[in-house]
Amino acid sequence: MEAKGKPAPFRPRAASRGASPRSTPMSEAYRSMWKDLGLDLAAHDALLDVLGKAYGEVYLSQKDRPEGMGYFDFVMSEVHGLRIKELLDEKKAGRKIVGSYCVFVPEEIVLAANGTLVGLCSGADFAMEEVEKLLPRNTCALVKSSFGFKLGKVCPYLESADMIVGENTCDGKKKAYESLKGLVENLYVMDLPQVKSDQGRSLLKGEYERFKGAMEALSGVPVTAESLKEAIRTVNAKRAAVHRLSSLRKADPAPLSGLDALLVNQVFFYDNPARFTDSVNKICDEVEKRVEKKQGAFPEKTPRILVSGCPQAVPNWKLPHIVESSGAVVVGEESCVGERGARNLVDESGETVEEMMEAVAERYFQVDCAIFTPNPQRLEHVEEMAAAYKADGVIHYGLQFCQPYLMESIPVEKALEEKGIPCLRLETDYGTEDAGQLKTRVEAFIEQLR
Ligand code: BJ8
Repeated sequence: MEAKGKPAPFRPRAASRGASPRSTPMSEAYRSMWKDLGLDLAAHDALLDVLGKAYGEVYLSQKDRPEGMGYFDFVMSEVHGLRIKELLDEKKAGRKIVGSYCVFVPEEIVLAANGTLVGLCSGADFAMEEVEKLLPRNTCALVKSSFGFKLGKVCPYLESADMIVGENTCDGKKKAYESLKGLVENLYVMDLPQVKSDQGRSLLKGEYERFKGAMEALSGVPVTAESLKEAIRTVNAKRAAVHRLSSLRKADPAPLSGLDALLVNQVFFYDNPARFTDSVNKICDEVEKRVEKKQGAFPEKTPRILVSGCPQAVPNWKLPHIVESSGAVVVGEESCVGERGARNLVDESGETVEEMMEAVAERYFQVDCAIFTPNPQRLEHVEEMAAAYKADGVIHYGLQFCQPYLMESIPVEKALEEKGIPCLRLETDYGTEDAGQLKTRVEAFIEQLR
């Protein structure tokens, strides 16, 4: 079941391009909304200031962007404003808001039970002193960030959510949810398989059944064959639109920057699904024309990079910014905020709830997160992507202390090098202290690709 009555399109306003999220004309009207949600207004202002400044420097300074990116600029300028207001309006109308930290949480089931799923970004450091009272220092930046946004009281998505869904994936997340439980009102933890076996498949199916029950109990709305079918179509359409955009990035010259493509993949997690699909398809129409005219965001023969590894959540734009300000272009992301997360559609042929639940589980069971062991599918997928996107080299992006992806980065590098594809393994966090050092390494890598 999609939100009844598609919301009005976000209308990009000239003033919003280049404005910080806090300086939009509506922002004062949002302050009472943020206050009611329990946000720390001073800390939240500080966050929006930093976010707006970073967005201006990283995004709005880019040249030759497709016009359609104006929509995504607008979404970012209203990320804590208009979208939150929409979610609160949905709540008033009886829908439930569900926040998640992982692409294994099936949006289809949330939509079918009259809910709206939002990704809880976790892409920036916040309230680190407080965080390190609850988590060891050597916890990955993503997990620390999720705590920072809660402890710092700066995330209106978290505060709007009727239920937060965690999952037993890596050890960091699994154990962190034990502490998060005391901080949020309604935490639901999903048990996920770690092995791609028949037992693993059954576990996932069983967990999705349990989750369906939890969603139905939360919303009071049963999942029916009709609502699940509609939800599957809605989410498939959204994924098909990003597949279309990815496919256009195979062209040389690259028709849009990796930064812009990453932004689209990030907005995937919190925009209204139908509106997001329309906006991505619109940008694809424009990008198709750019490809025909050989109009690029970068000149032809610019070294092409595939980024592989940990998710890059909003506002983590560090790596593509470094790459693209060093003379290369990112042409694909083997990442949960990217192709690993959006790959594969749910089979739409099922007619009963059971058949469709089965199809949903089958689709998600193919996600090749590094928490699986062994995980040869991911390695194959990195190689396939490098070939499909005509990448000259692969940068493996690992967050410090992320054992699953850092461990896999070594076999990934070995396999790529055996195929003659240069690979650079990077390990970093959300801070800027290592930006200079990273840039030096990335520049040297790009030089090697020319
Ligand atoms: S399906 S990648 S979204 S778990 S970076 S918290 S793995 S220590 S995010 Fe992920 Fe789901 Fe897998 Fe995707 Fe742990 Fe690593 Fe931190 Fe990570």
